[in-house]
Amino acid sequence: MTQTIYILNGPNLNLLGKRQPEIYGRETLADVERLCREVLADGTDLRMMQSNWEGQIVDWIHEAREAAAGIVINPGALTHTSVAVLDALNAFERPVIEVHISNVHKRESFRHHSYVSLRADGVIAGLGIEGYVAAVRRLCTLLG
Ligand code: CA2
Repeated sequence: MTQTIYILNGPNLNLLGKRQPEIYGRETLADVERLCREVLADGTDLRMMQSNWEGQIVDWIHEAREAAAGIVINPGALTHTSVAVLDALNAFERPVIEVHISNVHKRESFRHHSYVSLRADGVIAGLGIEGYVAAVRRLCTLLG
């Protein structure tokens, strides 16, 4: 049976590769999906999703309870604000890896706190889009 990894992206990440390349690089979410597919283990698939709406991210996490073997999440700015995303992740019983393209600890102090890190099994920041690839590799290892 195929195990599916959900890759969830929060607000403004649809602009990846289109604005602020000095912070977020030149690759798009489509590039991220292509690179992540290259490292998928046999019997594993992924779904790449992005929304600017907090409730949509929460709904996808709920859906993942039945449909996903693990979650990679870049919550965008919801990282620093959303107890709702944290609560939804706390109801998800499989591995969660939090990814940030930029090194949030080198940026403004409001980016230093993450609600999602209270739940995440791993946290990656500052590796650019390679962070997503590392997260997918890690989930494939954990899923065995
Ligand atoms: O470094 C990351 O991946 C962030 O999660 C990105 C969020 C930011 O609020 C977090 O503090 C760190 C912002 C996503 C906005 O993405 C854009 C991409 C390209 C152009 C403009 C925005």
